[in-house]
Amino acid sequence: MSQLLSDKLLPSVLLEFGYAIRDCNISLLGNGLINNTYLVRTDDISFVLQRINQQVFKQPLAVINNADLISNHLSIKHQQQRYPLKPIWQLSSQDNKSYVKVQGHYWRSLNYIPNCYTLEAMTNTEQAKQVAGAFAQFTGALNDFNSEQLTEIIPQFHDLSMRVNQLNNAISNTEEPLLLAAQESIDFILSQQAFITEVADITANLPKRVTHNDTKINNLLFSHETNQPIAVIDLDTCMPGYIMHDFGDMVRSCCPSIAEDSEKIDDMSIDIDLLKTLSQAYIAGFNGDLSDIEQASLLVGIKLMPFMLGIRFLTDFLMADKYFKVNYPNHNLVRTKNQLHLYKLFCQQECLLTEIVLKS
Ligand code: GN1
Ligand code: MG
Repeated sequence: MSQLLSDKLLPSVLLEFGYAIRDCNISLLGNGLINNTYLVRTDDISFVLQRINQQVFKQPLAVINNADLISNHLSIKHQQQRYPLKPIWQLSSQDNKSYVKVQGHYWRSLNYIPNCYTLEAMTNTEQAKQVAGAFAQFTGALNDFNSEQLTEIIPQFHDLSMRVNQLNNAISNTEEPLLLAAQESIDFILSQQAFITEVADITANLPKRVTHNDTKINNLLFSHETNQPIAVIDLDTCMPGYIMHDFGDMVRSCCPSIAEDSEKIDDMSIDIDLLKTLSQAYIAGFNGDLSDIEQASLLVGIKLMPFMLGIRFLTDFLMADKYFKVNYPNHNLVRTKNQLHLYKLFCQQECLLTEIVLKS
């Protein structure tokens, strides 16, 4: 049994949801870098079980409450045939709550949609069209959602200046050997002040929407039957934000030729056809509801998301890997170099990207 599956709390947690562990077949699910997620199968039902990472989500009840609010909104729209994707919702515990708390740890279970798969990489423009369409539908469906009901789960989550400050703090508190290993990446990040200012300037003029904030390709479920997207998952960071973040994160995870933690950065290339299709389909998915500045911001988002994630990975590397799960000692540094390389590739293609995004 893997280390995660040996979680000592599983029997008590399952009991609180009404199941005896001996009746459950449990396996790990997904590749998230934060929460522990399991698929639980019984003779009658399959569901997703998740332990919320309280190091990252300091207010687990707010995460749960946000998810309930968003799921309700999407479920109503789905019933009214105004949201074609399937909503994901939190299942009730024995005492009718959307979570259980065992020895101070918060867990929840979610409905499991059968006959589905996720993608770690994108292979063709048809997929690009579908992925962009699905994420645009998700944000579009939240257009009339009262965002004041939502808690800002991680304050300033995608605020670049704040992320740079966090990096600077980490640098001040890090010992020589780690700093030396990270020096090249640190120098590069600090040399990008013009971009950091550009981001701050455009952000000041953008309207806020309710955004997903984690639009990686593997946060979409595809149907085995139709090979079409069937649900947007992982509502953990769904909160007020800017669409350049969702668009940029989608492009970041779909267009590079290698995974976000691959060391082979010399092999990294960007699939421009995919990017073009993502851009056209994302913009089209808003049915004319994007302002000119929002459309222009998508270009900034493409560069911003790998740059900011590179900063976040590097900060965590310097802070001894407290935030993202790692599989080996330099994992976060490898991820940093990968994401900064991707940012550089996007910068080199700036003219082409401008043409693609503004003409979409
Ligand atoms: C984390 O755990 P996961 O894979 O859903 C992170 C995202 C990053 C992503 C990088 C709350 O998401 O912001 O983009 O890793 N989530 C949080 O793979 O920090
Ligand atoms: Mg997530």
